[in-house]
Amino acid sequence: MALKDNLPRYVWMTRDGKDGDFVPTEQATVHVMTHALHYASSVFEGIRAYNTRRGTAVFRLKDHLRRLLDSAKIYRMDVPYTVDELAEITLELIRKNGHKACYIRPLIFRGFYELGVLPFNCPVEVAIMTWEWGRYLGEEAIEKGVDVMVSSWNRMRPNTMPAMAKATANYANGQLVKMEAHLYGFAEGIMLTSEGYVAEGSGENLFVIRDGVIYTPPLSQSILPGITRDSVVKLARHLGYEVVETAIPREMLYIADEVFFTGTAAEITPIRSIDKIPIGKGERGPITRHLQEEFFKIVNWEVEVPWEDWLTPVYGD
Ligand code: PPE
Repeated sequence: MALKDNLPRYVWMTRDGKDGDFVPTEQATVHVMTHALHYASSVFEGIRAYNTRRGTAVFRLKDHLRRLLDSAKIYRMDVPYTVDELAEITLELIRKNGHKACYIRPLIFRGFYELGVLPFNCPVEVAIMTWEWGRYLGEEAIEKGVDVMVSSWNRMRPNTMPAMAKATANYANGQLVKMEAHLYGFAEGIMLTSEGYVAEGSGENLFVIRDGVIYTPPLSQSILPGITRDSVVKLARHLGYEVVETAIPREMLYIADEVFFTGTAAEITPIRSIDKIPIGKGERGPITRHLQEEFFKIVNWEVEVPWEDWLTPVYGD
């Protein structure tokens, strides 16, 4: 169902840079002269709350909010809220909207005051939204894997737009990748760097497995420092796998035994073909499956999580 027809009751938002409040979703609007609408002056996050064995819990809430404030700092936005304050507001919003599981979208943007590239006179606004979001790359993706292509669009090169910031501006690039992939019949596009190494998907980080070793591009390859990426690296090492962060040439994708995407929305999604070349046996591979199983046990709180602060209960425990 479209989000438009399935709105949560409340959004939390500031107006004119003043203290934020919970407002009915239909009233959570902005002026058409909002700076961010004209110049992409906004940064955001995507976070998931899971309906776990121990009740609703948010996965790596403070890590996401820290990245949000990092993104804002890169863009010289002064945000009058701390990670802890935003975490409290987020939990309260989920409770008010009554979600068992949901996707959480904090957004910081330059608001309405005047137009022109220089943004400093526009208020910095903060908003938090929640909604229920199912499988990102299709219902069957998690088990069957997805067919993807290497995009004809590159990821922004270093020192053009900051890749480490989760800025909406980066998703102009992402949309070109995603639209192209979609129109060509693929679930997603993989972006290469301007040097031709593997960067990431339009909304996911990427891992490649060959001979039992797990490879993923380092931050120097213009990727978003994904929280799921970090979780999978830690989890894989914890399980005894060797994980190597290194530049990955395009052709390594084709000869890999397994390739998968990670992301808050995509979770761990296997890739079964790239540019119509089957990856391994053309289906989800055993290491991907193992990592998925262990990842889902963690986010569903079915096991004692070795990293204590990864799950924040929403309704008390
Ligand atoms: N790279 C990009 C470009 C990206 O957008 C995401 C998340 C990731 C990597 C993975 O990061 P993380 O979620 O911290 O593991 N993309 C978010 C937005 C997706 C959307 O369509 O909107 C997400 O997964 O929430």
